[in-house]
Formats: sequence, C-alpha cells, structure tokens
Amino acid sequence: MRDLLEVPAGRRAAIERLLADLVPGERLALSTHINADGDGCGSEVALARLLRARGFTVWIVNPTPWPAMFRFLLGDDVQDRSAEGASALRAADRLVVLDISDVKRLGVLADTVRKLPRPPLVIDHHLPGEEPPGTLHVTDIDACATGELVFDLAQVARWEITAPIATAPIETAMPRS
Ligand SMILES: [Mn+2]
Repeated sequence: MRDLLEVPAGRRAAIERLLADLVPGERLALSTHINADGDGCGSEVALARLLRARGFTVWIVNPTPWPAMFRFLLGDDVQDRSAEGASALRAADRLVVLDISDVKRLGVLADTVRKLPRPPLVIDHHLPGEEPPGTLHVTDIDACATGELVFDLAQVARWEITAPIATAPIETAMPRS
C-alpha cells in the first residue's frame, strides 16, 4: 500500500531548495491572502512556531485583520503585526507567502511585496496565478491544503512537530469550566 505520508519527490526537491535559502537567525514575515481562512491562518501559526523553534524571529503581516474566530490560534507566542501594514513587512529580512499563487491576493500589501529587495518564498497549493508572489516556490496542486505542505516541510527538514505546533494552544480559547 502507498504511504500517504510520504513526501512526493518533486515536492521534496522544492522544499529542500526553499530550506537551503533560509538564512539562520533571520527575521521572517509570514503573509496569507485577504480575508484569511483556516488554511492560511493555520499554516501561518504552524510555520511560525516551527521557525521560532529553530531560532528565527517570526511575525505575521496579513492584508486584512486576523479573523476573530481564529484568534485562539495565535496564543501568546505568535505575533500578529498586520495592523502595522507594509512597514511590518519591510522590517523583516524575508517574506514567506502562504496559500497564495498570485500577488494580487495580498491586497493592500501587494505593491510592497512586488518591491521587496529579496523575492518572497511561497508555499501554496493553488493553480499558478498570473503574477506569482515570489520566485522560490513550494507549490503542489495535489496537496489538499497549504497546511499539508507545511507538514511536509517539517518532515523533510526533520523539524519536530510538538503538540503546541500541531494543535495551536487551543486550551487558551476554550477554558475548562
Ligand atoms: Mn488553502
């Protein structure tokens, strides 16, 4: 039987290229599309925690406010700087764009992203867009979600997926009575 958790060869190669491009200790901004959904938000917080565990400084900058219904995913450890807009993007060394195949999906941040000195890294599962948001891509339309690609990135990198990374600190949103 086929191993469903096995990372396909092409995807693995793309992940290895992306990992090789990460500079230890750099400050990374993460963005997803306007009106972020569960995949965008979930992928951002999982990747933020994976990267923080490897010594990166990470913050989120989305083009529209973090949805209230996903507030619990941020916990106390993941920083959302979306309210600062483009200046929070420019303050990072590198941008990682999640769940987007076209830069226009970054709404008010799109122009800033087009002009960043270093092209963003992209992790996405959509059909290719007209204007890709970066140059170094982990994209696979066979992935059911961007979250699947973040999981595979952790597998290939051999980064441990701890319980807080896997589940987000859900207990902070749902206190036991
Ligand atoms: Mn998605």
